[in-house]
Amino acid sequence: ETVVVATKNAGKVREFAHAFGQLGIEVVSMFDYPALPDVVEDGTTFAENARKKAREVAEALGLPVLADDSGLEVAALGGEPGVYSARYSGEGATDERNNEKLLRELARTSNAGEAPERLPDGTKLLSEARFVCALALYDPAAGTFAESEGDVAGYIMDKPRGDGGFGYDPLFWVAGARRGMAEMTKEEKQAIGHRGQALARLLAKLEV
Ligand code: ITT
Repeated sequence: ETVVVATKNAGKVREFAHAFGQLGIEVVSMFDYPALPDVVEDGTTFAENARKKAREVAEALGLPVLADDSGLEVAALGGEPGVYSARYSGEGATDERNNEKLLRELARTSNAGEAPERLPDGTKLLSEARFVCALALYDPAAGTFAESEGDVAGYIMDKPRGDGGFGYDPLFWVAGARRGMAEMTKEEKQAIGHRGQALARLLAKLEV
């Protein structure tokens, strides 16, 4: 069995391959369909973008397709970068540049005089934040969607911790676990993270 995931993000591919692997399902991603055009992500919500990616790719392939739209909402930045998380640092954005931009923006908005919370090693927690993941599975034969969402609350740290995960994980302190997201194993991130939550909910809906 295989599932097509409409993503070109290698970090997402690794996490879906791990999770679906537990079910004996193989993941095929957009790296396996290099000729397919990129979907323009112009929606205003994660759910809207996930539906758009799933539908366009599913119609092009004539197969059911799963899409993930996700990102980071930072309280001190009014919820930014949100749906712009992937392109936060502009043209040629990389995870590294996005993380640099995030720390730059937080340095600009930091409230002088207000002492930020610190971890025992001196790391400052700069703002509350949450990761959000919207999943959409579109079946082109039936013309129907199955959808779910997951999120995880935490804080943005002033310096990176851990070398796991991808994207903004090195700067994300998971409030409930008292650990950095990039310090978690794949299993832990799947159990606690936004993508794992969203996937568990989608599979429950589909009764997989
Ligand atoms: P696809 O659209 O091809 O799936 P993308 O990277 O453009 O890939 P998004 O538009 O959903 O994906 O943007 C999500 C961004 O949010 C991504 O670039 C990461 O920087 C960040 N992000 C999403 N999930 C994350 C996670 O689990 N850990 C860290 N950062 C994450």
